[in-house]
Amino acid sequence: MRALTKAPLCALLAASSFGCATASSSDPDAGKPSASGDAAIAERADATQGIRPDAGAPADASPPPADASPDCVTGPVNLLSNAGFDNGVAPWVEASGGGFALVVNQSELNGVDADSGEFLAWLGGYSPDGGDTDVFHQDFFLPADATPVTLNGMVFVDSAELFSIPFDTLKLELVNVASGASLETLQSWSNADEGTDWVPFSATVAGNYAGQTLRLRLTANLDSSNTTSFLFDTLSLNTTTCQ
Ligand SMILES: [Ca+2]
Ligand SMILES: [Ca+2]
Repeated sequence: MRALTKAPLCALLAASSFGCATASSSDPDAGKPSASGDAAIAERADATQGIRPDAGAPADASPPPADASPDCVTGPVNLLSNAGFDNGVAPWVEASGGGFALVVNQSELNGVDADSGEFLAWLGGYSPDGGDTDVFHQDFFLPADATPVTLNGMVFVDSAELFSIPFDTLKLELVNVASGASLETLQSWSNADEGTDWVPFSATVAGNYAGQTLRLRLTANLDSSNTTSFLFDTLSLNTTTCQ
């Protein structure tokens, strides 16, 4: 087993009151075997490391076919921007409980390359004392005649957990921008989905939200030990639309 591991926050705040406390009897991980013997294949040492834009990356959107009808410009159209994370961070919004950048260069992951370009989204990868949450989202407009809507992408789950019990989880949701309420969960993962390479995933939006601005939100919940990394790249939120 291996594990992608970001440097613990205490290493970054050595002089602060944040210590690298071991799990207490009240911790959800108490009693789990230690993963200290695992060979970490990556370590992020600087949570403030900047992200370089990759101006050379190809555009994510596919051009419309040449045989579109006179009344329609048919898709598929990628509704997301910077869907491969190779053009900086925006319009993605990062909020890491551990204080980490969530769009990273592949050089920060020892032995793992991005699926496309050089950059990817990395949620988790650290074991906060008491657990923590990383949230990552982008808002997009869904045209009135857009149907169906399918999210495709690549995911790589790497974990130091030793059992197929979902201690660390990631939820991919559609959210109402105005209220913040979850509209539907498109897919979810946990440490039990650990793999050794990128794997494709696909989820079709069930509800009809045509004409609305929606939020695609990824939320990683980490417990206090045996970290899990959730890597994403090369996303596309495809639909067919007439304009
Ligand atoms: Ca990429
Ligand atoms: Ca864990």
